[in-house]
Amino acid sequence: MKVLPHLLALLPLFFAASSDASPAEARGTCRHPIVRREWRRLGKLQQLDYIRAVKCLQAKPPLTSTSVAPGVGSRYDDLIVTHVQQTFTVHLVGHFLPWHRFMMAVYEKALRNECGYHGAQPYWDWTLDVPASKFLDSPLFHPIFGFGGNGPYLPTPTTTHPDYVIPGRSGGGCVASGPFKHMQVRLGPGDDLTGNPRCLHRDMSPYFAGRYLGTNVTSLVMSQPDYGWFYRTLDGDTNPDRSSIHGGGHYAVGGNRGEMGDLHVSPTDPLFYMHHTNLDRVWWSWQKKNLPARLADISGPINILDYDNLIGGNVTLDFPLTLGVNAADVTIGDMMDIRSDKLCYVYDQVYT
Ligand SMILES: *[C@@H]1O[C@H](CO)[C@@H](O)[C@H](O)[C@H]1NC(C)=O
Ligand SMILES: *[C@@H]1O[C@H](CO)[C@@H](O)[C@H](O)[C@H]1NC(C)=O
Ligand SMILES: [Cu+2]
Repeated sequence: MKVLPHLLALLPLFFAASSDASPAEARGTCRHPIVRREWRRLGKLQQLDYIRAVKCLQAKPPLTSTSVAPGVGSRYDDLIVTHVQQTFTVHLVGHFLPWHRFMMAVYEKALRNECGYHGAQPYWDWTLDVPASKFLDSPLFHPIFGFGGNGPYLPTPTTTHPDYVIPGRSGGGCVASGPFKHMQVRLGPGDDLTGNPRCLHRDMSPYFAGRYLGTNVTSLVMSQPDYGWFYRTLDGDTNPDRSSIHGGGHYAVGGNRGEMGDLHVSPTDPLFYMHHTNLDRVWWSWQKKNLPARLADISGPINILDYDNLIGGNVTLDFPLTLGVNAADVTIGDMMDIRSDKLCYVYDQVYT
């Protein structure tokens, strides 16, 4: 009888520390932000409903004109097209994280508004799937309550990085199980938008996951003092061998032959959205460590890899972001607070 009141007293503290779902924190018209949860914390019916909604988007007609992208075949492909078109203007730049935050939110809205999905976009906390020995057993790769797993091993590591073999790559063929076993992939490889009908490929590397997706790397990213270094530490180097958590997720799933490892058409793999939503969660976790200062902290080059500002300057809050036909344009400033009117979501848990 003495223990119970103590436990009850601790309860609000626990929730305050582990969740930012309090509607009281919301501003403007965002009164009830939707709550993004880790995939394995969804119920089985929610998991199936999410997969259903993704397949629904893959069956809807595209908004993109075939004169722009002859290979476009579905509403799902619309975001792939815009990602391909902007590959060298939204990666390795300061607005990499705001642009992908925008992309995740627009995908989430499409699933909800066009395909009747009631939940929030889930995320993949890959720190739960390392060390390497655990990786292939991730619940994310489950054939029914997940996204399916690897492709069968193909020896020649061609396609996305012919010059660099991802160490530990173990697949390369068509995804052999799960809801995307028969997925019709059309766009790519690379920047080819003419349409190349094929299967979804995965070329998983547990070794790569073990090296980049553990809590040690995420902690290093989280410990950076300002946005510029935070972003660069999260993104790593262009050489896959000096990756960080961004490249880690891409190459651990895509290897050399999988779409996830393709700089242009990586959004082909539905796991792209699970991975990038977790990267967004890392950014929000970092912002939350010092609100409100970090709601305004943005920097990094406008131009690709121009960290020394030799070509142009840094991005600022009024810098414009576009997703083409998929949404009305926004600015970086619109993307800084996930609880704002234009975004209106929170995470069930953050990294500390
Ligand atoms: C994190 O741990 C992995 C696995 O032990 C290791 O390969 C990697 O080098 C570590 N990275 C950092 C930045 O500590
Ligand atoms: C651009 O941003 C970087 C950090 O990302 C910072 O070190 C540098 O001073 C900034 N450059 C200018 C001209 O403000
Ligand atoms: Cu991208």
